Amino acid sequence: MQDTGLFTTDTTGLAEVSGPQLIRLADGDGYRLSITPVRKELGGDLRMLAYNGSIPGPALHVPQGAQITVDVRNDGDVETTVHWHGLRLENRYDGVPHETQEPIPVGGGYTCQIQFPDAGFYWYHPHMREDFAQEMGLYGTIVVEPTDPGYWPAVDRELTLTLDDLLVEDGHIAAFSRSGPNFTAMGRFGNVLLVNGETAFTGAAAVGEVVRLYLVNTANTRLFNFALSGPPMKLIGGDSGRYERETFVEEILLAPSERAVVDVLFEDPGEVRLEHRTPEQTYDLGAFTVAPAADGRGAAAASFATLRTDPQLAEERRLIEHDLDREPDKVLAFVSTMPCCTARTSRRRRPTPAPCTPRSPRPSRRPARSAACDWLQQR
Ligand SMILES: [Cu+2]
Repeated sequence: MQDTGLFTTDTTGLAEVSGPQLIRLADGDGYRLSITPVRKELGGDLRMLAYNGSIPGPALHVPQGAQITVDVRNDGDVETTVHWHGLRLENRYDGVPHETQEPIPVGGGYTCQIQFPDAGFYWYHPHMREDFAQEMGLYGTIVVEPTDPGYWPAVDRELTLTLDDLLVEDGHIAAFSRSGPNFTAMGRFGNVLLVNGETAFTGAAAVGEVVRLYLVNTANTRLFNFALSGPPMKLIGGDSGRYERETFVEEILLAPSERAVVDVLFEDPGEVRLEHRTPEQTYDLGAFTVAPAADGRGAAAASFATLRTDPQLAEERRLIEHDLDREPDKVLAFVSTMPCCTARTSRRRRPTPAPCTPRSPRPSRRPARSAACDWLQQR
């Protein structure tokens, strides 16, 4: 057969993809994570990649302070590493290819020690050819359950939702080049939107129930503006655990890789749509079906209206408050030039000064244009 230079889209002999399993791990446990090609029926017979046969991969739940050993086995289509996004762990296990570990070749394996010192919501994905391998389905979630039982508000149950998109053309995922990224940097926009790997999420809830949603944007490029049609949402945490102040929100804007932790009180029976809202259009992502409940509101619903403040974070912010208004000790400027864009970086096209102008309305003694700004303008 003629070599096209593209990754194969052949599905012959591949196992059907499954849905993610919830895996509870304890301190000292070992876990095996295998990467294999799978097939998925979605506008065609698609060849994808999966951790342990599912897209998304297993949803790991671990107690705060635990350490586990993960044996990664790579039987996928490309060499890989596993990056544990957001976790504070030993650098050598964080999946940085060629710097802290060698790539895991196809047919090879790697053993890593993963630590979970902080409560919150994290995820894992490849740090090699993310444009291809992550788009193909290599992503999974991690919930680190807090030691302090009062860390999060009361809730009836929890649910993890991955938000993603996929470019499907002529019954295949639009092919990627084997030799290197053939779409901009980390990836591309898709034409199919996915929640937990499916085009139409279906979930069940009951009136009076409070459900915690752990949301992560696993798309390579697309921002998601997540919303629900009706019930109130309380934003309680993000990339680094809980927020200093909880807030009620109408929508949650998530950049690629970003996470949000939000509690939802289902107040009325019927359908609650999951939506991705843009200025031009609202995309439907699926729905919860909310059943009437005979026994009324529980303890979680009773405390839902309360907006809590984290005293520890409030104190930490107070301690650095004086730094916000003072002159910086040093001004550093970083300039990055992409090979593709060198020709356009002429003296006539100077970097836009907009980011150098303070956007905060608070009074500041800083000059409107910093030394870094001036330096950039001279390039
Ligand atoms: Cu990451």
